[in-house]
Amino acid sequence: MDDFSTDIPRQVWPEDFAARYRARGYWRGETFGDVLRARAAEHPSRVAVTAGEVNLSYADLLSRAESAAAGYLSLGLRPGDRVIVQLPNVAAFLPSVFGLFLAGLVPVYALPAHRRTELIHFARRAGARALVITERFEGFDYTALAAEVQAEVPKLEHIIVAGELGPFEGVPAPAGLPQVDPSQVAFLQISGGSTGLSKLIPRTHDDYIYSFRASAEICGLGPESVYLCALPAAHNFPMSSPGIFGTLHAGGRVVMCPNPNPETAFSLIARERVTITGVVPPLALLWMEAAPKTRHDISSLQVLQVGGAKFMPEAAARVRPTLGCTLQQVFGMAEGLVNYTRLDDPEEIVVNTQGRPISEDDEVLVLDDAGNPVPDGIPGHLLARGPYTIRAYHNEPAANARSFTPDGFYRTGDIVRRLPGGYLSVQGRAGDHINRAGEKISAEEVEDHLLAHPQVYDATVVSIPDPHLGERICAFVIPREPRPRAPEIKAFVRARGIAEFKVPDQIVFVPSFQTTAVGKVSRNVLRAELRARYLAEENT
Ligand code: OOB
Repeated sequence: MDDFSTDIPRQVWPEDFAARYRARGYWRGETFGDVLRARAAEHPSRVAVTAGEVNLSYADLLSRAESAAAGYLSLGLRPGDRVIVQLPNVAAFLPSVFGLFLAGLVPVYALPAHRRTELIHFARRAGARALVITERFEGFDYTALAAEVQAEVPKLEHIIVAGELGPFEGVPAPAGLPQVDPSQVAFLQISGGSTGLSKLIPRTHDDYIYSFRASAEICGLGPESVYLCALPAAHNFPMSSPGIFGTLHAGGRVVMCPNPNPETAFSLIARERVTITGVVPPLALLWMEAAPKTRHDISSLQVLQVGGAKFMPEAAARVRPTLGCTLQQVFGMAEGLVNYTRLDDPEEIVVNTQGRPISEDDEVLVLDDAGNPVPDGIPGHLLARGPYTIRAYHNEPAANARSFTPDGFYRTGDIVRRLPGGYLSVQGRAGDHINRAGEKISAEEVEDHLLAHPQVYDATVVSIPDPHLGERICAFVIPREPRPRAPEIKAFVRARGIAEFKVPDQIVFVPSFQTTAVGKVSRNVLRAELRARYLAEENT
């Protein structure tokens, strides 16, 4: 099967919207390359990135990115070509990615946890010609993984192994680099994927730069800010809310954290005098457990952002007393819309809501099942449209028809209540993904892997509330005889080459899926029934 796409990704807003977003100063016709060049010209010697013992100044970062750009182009890659980037939180991340931007190439952000099956899917769907990796990280050999992927996707011509400070170290800066159009797609982000495999999210220079510039302002970032990148840098949250790009835009310093466990993160906060960082709720809980006992001085931390999954009010209320900093809740999505509680909001709002949108031009609808607006305070489906929310996924006509209204609103799949002042409180999800510690996992995708096992007759995957993870993955399996054992099924799924976070946490064998619904049962109904029955039994 050769479904390798050669289409250059596009993202198009209707002309009247684009004109308005420009007129209001959101879209400024700047590219990622322009942002880096401007900062490097303003303060070349200021440190931009710290990773371990490495400190890269803004001038260093620009020159490393230029070397990378020259190297990419020397391979014959051409502007518009897609390049998968699978890098952990290391110094090479930013030079590698800025190098792609300078060369007009389009990064496709994979997570370090992604494995063969996911990378093959991204490579084909994006039509990627190259893959940038680091040789090893935390004992895992990324070169072996890359070779497996390349064997399946021969059109992925180049595996580029970045050195400590990026790929093509020492290659002279090119005499000229391609002109890059700020209204074009800068990169492809990976969606959590509520149905089936991850979709690719095309974000333009104009729209994304607006989102992190405005985020940096909301979060009060400036030259003195030090941002700890604790979550995987490829995630939208640490990348742009305000994350690494927002910090660089503000002229601050990014500290790469290789692992978000409290010991590593706290020692970096203390050593680098970190002022702000972002984590998912399960990590916030761990950090709050560890803080009273730590030997590290984390008093420099002014703001802890928590997002990616619902942060419960009881936990939210403990952030200031235990960590001594301001909590900011962040409710965002790689497709666009990001909400923040503001730093000067009353405690009541910060603890109980997931914030309000970045922009006055973020249009938010909260609708009932029939598509009619619900009054404030009543839960409904959240839809969004605005200057940094996409209008379409890349090469997904069927998903686009489902996920966007004819007038361009994105159906987020979240159930929210809108409160006075436009604040949102997230109530849950309409769809069937599992939010496991902030990683979004499609039930359908995991079911497909289970069904590939010869001793699995049928399988249904649901989310179960979990005290540590927020939600865990529970698979209900109807086995064939001889009945397989749970560890064997997990090992089988893992061996299919998927991220570890998608392997079911729990397998429950059932003789059949008895349901009360008559006739042809949709998977959604079945999942809801199995989840309800499991929870009822757990509580008896
Ligand atoms: C962030 O982005 P994604 O694309 O990994 O996931 C988006 C989904 C949302 O639709 C929502 O279901 C959930 O993650 N979510 C939250 C949340 N933040 C995200 N649910 C409840 N409370 C929150 N605070 O996760 C993301 C992107 C940018 C900034 C922050 C998070």
